[in-house]
Amino acid sequence: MDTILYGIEHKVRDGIRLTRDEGLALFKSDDLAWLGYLANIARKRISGDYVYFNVNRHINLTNVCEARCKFCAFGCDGDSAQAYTMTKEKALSLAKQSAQDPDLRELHIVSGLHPEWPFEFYLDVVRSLKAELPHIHLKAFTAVEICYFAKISGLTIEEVIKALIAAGMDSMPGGGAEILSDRVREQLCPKKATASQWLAIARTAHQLGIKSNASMLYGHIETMEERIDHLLALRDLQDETGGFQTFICFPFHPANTELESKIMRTSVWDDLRTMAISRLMLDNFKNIKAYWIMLTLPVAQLALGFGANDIDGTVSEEKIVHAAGANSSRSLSKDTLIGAIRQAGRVPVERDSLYNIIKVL
Ligand code: V47
Repeated sequence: MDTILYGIEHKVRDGIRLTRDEGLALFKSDDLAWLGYLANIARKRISGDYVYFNVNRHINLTNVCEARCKFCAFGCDGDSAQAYTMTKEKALSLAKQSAQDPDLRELHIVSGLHPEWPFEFYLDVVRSLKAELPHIHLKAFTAVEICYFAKISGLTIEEVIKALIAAGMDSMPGGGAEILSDRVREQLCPKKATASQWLAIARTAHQLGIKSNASMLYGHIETMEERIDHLLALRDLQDETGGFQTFICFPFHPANTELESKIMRTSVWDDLRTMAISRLMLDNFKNIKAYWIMLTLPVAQLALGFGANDIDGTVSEEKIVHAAGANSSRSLSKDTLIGAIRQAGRVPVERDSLYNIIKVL
């Protein structure tokens, strides 16, 4: 074994932080089993044997989007045949329908950047959902949407977040981070929040007491250096605020996107090593999520042996990655998730959106 890899193994066993060069050396390693072995050591020390899931529903208010990122198959123009917009009443009725399940605890709300809707519309939706379903946690709006709300309303980021908190937003999802590199963003998503804006918005949310998630969209045009720098930017911010709850790896799904003819779907090999290396670099994140919707359930199950300790939720009606060819189900029952976690030799734990334990199963 190379000296650098030997040193990494010792550092992981001793719980010592890895450097950028060590992260890059991990991406050069072809020993997937060894990466899993190391990630397992870190996962066990940081978060034990519990694997978390929740009962949640996704609501995507619209797919009409001004940003039109090259990696996205969900967003479209307003005059496209696939375009849809939801009224406040429709969002409420979907939420109430799902809330008939007494286990439902979270609404996950992520949408396109609609060119005509005012910020007041989003506030009204959040206010109404909170008034009708006060016991449901609203995990709503990525940093990219918050940035857009500031642009369309003329408010500062802080004012936007404060207004959303007053309306009933409880936490923020981790999307929109993609790769925190100006080079990548200029090529793939030049019309939305920059890397520094994404980080600044997460920082402001954390300072205002709002927890948020972080993510990385990988397997497109990014380099391994950019993946590591992305993880380090998140690790630095987490050192500063402690406000990230979980980190999610999103493998790029190329179908129906502008990149479809140029880029292949990531390999399971890459999915597992990226999960493991994320766990190893993000030593200050308690939770690393294997989002079964994007990975498929069998790969999410395997990812539990590569550093993950969270499998997301039951997810009703996923739309974003299914538009890009995901072949997972759009929703899974609680029992299926529990069974999958048990098969992987771990302890299933139903959680709320802030990672409080509801039940150890
Ligand atoms: O920001 C878009 C990604 C994200 C594609 O915080 C794609 O718990 C793969 O925010 N292939 C939105 N990924 C989803 C999101 C989310 C989902 C689940 C849990 C949480 C959480 C957050 O989906 C986007 C983008 O990074 N995405 N298109 C694609 N073709």
